[in-house]
Amino acid sequence: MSNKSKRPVMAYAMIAVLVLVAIAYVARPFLAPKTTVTSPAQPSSPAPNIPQVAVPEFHADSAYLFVKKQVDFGPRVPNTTAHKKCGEWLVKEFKRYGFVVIEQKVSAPYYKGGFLNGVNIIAQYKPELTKRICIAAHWDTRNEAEKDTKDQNKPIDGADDGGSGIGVLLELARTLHQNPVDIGVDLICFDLEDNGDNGGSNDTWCLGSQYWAKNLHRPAYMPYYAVLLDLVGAKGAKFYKEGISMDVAPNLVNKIWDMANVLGYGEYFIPENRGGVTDDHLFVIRHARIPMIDIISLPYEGEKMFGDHHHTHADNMDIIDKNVLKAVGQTMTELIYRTNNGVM
Ligand code: 1BN
Ligand code: ZN
Repeated sequence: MSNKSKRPVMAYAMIAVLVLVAIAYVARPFLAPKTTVTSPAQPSSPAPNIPQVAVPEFHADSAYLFVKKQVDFGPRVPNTTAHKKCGEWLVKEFKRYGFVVIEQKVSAPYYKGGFLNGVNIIAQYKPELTKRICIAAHWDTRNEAEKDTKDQNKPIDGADDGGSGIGVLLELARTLHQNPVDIGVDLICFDLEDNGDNGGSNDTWCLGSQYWAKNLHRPAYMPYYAVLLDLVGAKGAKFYKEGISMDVAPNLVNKIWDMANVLGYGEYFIPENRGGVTDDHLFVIRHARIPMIDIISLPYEGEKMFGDHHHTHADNMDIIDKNVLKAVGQTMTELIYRTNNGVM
């Protein structure tokens, strides 16, 4: 074949190659393999000083079902059958995911008289390891709806207040079971948090965490990080930097809010300071000297700071927003897997 007849063939070949390259470029996002790397989201150009770490996906659908399952037991009010049955189920679930569970019984005086009987459920992932992260939430629910306009003396479902934090913990347990790490993780379900005296003494609240902080499940327990989750599932949630958390562990708070914002959850994690609130972390700090921070939705300031549904019958499954569970759960997943990789 002469050079003359070769030229058009080569030109066609080059055009074909160029067309194929162009198609491959356009189709790139659809051809990319499915990955579990979520850190940080859409890393087209990685943020400076934020090393890439493979982090599993937090499944909000699953967390939602864990919230629903709790609500289906009925209000988890201490001294009731629903409370007992839900506690047994929680223990079984954590064991199913390979956790070593301690059931710490608590009986504490109720401010209206008598005693509240409960159990702190301490689910330990790899209890033999020294470097540990502690993530806690309360699992009991309130026996009255004092902020509602009707049925004030009936217990609330506590889908958000009680259910949401525990839903996130259970999904974290499932995630750890499927994606092992080389650090310890303690998922602590505090009991007897939510039946205190509204407008009365702070010490009537958080009875389970008060007991745990004075009777640690292991001597001199001091996790690398300690985080409390409360009211982490409702529509319109806003997480500000809570005052007590900023006093005891500002670096951890700032890291978590920075991370959440890099992940694309800036709608929920607002990098602004708010005042301190009475919650389980206060007693953990006071009695165990563990610098625990609180991720708690405080959408407003003043009397309604916890949101319109707080301690009303509107705190039911209808208030739960999977996007909020996802934002909190994925941020906690990020915390665990980045700590495991030594980049937190
Ligand atoms: C948070 C959610 N709390 C109760 N439900 C803690 C609290 C304690 C809130 C005392 C107000 C007063
Ligand atoms: Zn409450």
